[in-house]
Amino acid sequence: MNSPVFATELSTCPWLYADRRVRGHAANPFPSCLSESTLLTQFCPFKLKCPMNCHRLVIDNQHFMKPTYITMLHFWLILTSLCTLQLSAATPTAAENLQSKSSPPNVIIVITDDQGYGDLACHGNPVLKTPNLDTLYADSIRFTDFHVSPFCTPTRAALMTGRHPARTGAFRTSSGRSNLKSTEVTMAHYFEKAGYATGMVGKWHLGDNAPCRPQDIGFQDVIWHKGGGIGQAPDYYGNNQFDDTYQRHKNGTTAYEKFTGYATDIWFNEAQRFVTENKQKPFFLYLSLNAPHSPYKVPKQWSAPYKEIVTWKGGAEFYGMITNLDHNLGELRKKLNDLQIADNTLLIFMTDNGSSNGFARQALPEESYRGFRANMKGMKSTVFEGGHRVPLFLHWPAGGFTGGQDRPQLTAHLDVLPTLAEICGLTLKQEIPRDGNTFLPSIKSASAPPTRDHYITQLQGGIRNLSEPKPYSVSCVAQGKWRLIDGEQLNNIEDDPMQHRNIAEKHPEVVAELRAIYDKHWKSIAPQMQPGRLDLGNPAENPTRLCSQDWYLPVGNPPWHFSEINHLKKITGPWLVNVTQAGTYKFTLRQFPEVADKPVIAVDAKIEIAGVIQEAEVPKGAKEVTFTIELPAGETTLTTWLTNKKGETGGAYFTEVQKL
Ligand SMILES: [Ca+2]
Repeated sequence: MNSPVFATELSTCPWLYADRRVRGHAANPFPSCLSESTLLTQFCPFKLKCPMNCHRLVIDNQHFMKPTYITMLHFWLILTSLCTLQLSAATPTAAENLQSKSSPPNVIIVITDDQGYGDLACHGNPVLKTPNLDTLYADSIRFTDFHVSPFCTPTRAALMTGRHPARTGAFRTSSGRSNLKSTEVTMAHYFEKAGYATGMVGKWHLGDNAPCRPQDIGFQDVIWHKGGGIGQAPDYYGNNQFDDTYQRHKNGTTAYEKFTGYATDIWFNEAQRFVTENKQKPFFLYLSLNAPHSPYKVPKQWSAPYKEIVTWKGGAEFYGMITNLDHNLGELRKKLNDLQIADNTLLIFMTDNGSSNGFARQALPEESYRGFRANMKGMKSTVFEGGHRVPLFLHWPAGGFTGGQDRPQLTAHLDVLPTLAEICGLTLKQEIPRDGNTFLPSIKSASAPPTRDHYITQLQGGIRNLSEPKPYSVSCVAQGKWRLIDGEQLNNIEDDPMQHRNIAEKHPEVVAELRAIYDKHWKSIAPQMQPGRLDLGNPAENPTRLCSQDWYLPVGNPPWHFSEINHLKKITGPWLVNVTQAGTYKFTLRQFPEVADKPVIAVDAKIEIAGVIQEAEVPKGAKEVTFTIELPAGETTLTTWLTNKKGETGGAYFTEVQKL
């Protein structure tokens, strides 16, 4: 793309706000018929730098350009003439296109992992190269006030169900709180019911066992890794993003499959395969990348261009992962064009939370490049703006979703399912209340009234799950320009985008109003904040291979990574399970997955389930310990203990349960 884009870091400029929303800002001089970024990226023939010295630079995605100054009068003349041109244009609107469209579009949701709002060149990052995302940006309708949850699982739960994560069972990233309840109905179900072919590729993170796996909840064609990142404990043992083994589910069959190559390349290859195989019928593809989540690994060709300038730990690899996925996105779009299905495919791009590694968090020389936050405070796992405001691009040529137009209305991940339902003719179950509203009116017009008044997000239990979920703890209520943090700190993000100043005492009436909104919300979600359960004896997954990631600890995280399991962390906890049918069950206890082929380092083993306790000695060199237990059907807990000769006890981090 050759159109100039603006690198924005500071917010103090009173008349150029490329990064700040057009909505309602008193100082914004732009006519409402055009968004500023549309003007500047689509039409403006000048290379500009703000005369108010806001440090904004014009770049062309290849190199920095020398800024050119123009007069305020000159600029106004350009704006006025462009506005007139836009008003007189005869191109059909999104609404007109939608009304004339009879066949529902294919839908592809591309969601990246831990890529923040500032981790895109088209949002002003002056170092990162994302030419294909920039092109999509220039082709799309873009929501500039779109919010998700501050970390992985809750965003995915809200996206899939249109419901607050706290209701769904999947509101944390581990500890038995990342599994969707079996009562939840997902986007995939609705698309499947509407006659779509449904595919899922990549990271799921809403449950690794039945009934929570993607193939259990409506995806027909699945290729995925387990856990919250490649190489985490539930994932296939030994995976490291290169030449990995992933689970494929297709035509009703589930099996692991070894691949050659880099993870992101494989996900996109599979995406290309899926769209090719299903080009004749409507399809829904959920392309959920593990990149650029840690561990920050990418072939050197992608990280090398950043090595000299992005000098914080893992930064060059983080940026390299993004440039690699950007390249793959371009290849996928070429494939859609080659298949002649791009016109009626709704391509959505979003990310799942704020940046995890897009800026320096350790000391660097003062003159170093320190990353780009898009003028927001916070990052992943925080409830400041940078933790949960992320990109949302929608591109659908046949529906008129084109042209690089910004939409300032407040929207959230909760709203995506209702919006897709309206666009694609999905029939949502009315008996399951949703927390999202369609934002189709906002897609149609930047001046349409917002369909969402406020948005509430919360990191239930806080970082590392140090407490039970409680009201206001690590929460944000967003309404207009206001942000109420933890029920106490009030920020006006229009005047103070970095959220430095707590003005709660100055505006007690605003605090009271936002607290009232929050209190009503908490009263609604708190009774539903129960975990999803994992099935034993479900014919869809027998045996069930459980991992300590899902131990339901009251507080604290269970071992979810081999950095803890390799040291045989002395901790155990219960799995919350549902015995789907009465009968005889075989339990196989291990400290590592079977394929690791490692001995159990313990002398005694113990198991408890449904009130039954059994114990056994562990023979020296044994690689597993087995128990056989008769179980009634119903909900219960399963706990294991492995005790070494020093008397230290931990759990069987990997326990296999088979209905005989
Ligand atoms: Ca994430």
